[in-house]
Amino acid sequence: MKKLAISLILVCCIATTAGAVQIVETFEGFPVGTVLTTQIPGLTISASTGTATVQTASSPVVPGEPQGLAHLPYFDYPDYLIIDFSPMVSFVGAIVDFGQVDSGVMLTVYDGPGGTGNLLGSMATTDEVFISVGGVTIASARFETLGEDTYLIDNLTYDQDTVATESLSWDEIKSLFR
Ligand SMILES: [Ca+2]
Ligand SMILES: [Ca+2]
Repeated sequence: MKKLAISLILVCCIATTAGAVQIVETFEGFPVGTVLTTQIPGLTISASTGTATVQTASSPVVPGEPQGLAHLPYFDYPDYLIIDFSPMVSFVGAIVDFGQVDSGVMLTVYDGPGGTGNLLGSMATTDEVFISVGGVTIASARFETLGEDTYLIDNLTYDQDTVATESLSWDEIKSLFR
């Protein structure tokens, strides 16, 4: 009986060892001009006005991988690019690839879909760098210009929790106690 209790605890521990897998979307797999909505599993992409469209950076941050996601048309405000995550994620980041730098670009994450609910964190940049927010339970992420920047986001990075599918047989569990 005691062994059974210990074994059950062990099974619980094994089940919770599932981790998060980091996914990086480079946008290289879509033809230029593609309007992204639900093509990427787990993501719903939208824009407050206009469209979220795959474009090519003239001077890309990632050599050889110039395609990123832009809000088109530029200068149509608010220029929110909104990404909903289902299931929710605990980390979101992207490279900001500027065409024109003005006041910078900000990433804000929320616990509700479509940029609703509680604001969980934000990060802004005026440099072509990777910005991210993590450590919270994120339902949506919003990118926006803080001025009149033109930009693409590239290497959109997020984590996706994995559920452990591996389980041990009773004999395997018993063998752990030998
Ligand atoms: Ca650039
Ligand atoms: Ca790219």
